[in-house]
Amino acid sequence: MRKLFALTACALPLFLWSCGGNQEKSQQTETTASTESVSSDNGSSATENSNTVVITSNDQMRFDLDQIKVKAGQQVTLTLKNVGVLSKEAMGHNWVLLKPGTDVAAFAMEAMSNKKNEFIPASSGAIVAHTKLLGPDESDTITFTVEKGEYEFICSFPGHYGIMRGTLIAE
Ligand SMILES: [Cu+2]
Repeated sequence: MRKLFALTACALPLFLWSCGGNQEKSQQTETTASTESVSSDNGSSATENSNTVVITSNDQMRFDLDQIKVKAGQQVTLTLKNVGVLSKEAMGHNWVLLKPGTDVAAFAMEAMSNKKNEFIPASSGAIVAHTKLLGPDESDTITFTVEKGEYEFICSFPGHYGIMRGTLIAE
């Protein structure tokens, strides 16, 4: 008789707990659809000849432009926007403009070993202009002026320059 009572006493709290659990479960889950629109300016891959440039970088390790045309001898205002969500440590991006004739692979190697300077090798004479290294949802605007010519640009974050690169044409 004593044994039976003990069992019941044990089972009671369990029963109550499971009841509470079921009530919790019956709560409605909110399913709010995100109304945030996805940027659609990934369609173009080249700019018109304009000295105000906006370029984006993303988690797929891409710039949205692979060719930029500007007017030579006039100040260029360039904004890099990182539209990705991955951390700066995992998927940081910058925009580095290199002098014509630069060995891009050699530069990228040098950049890779400059982690403390956010992959900008200070001693390198190859850089014309660069943004800072950006984390998710960050942007940076820089100004520079270039002479007529074709310049390569890259992201110097380790491993990115292979696909994160393009040409800036100054005419
Ligand atoms: Cu990058």
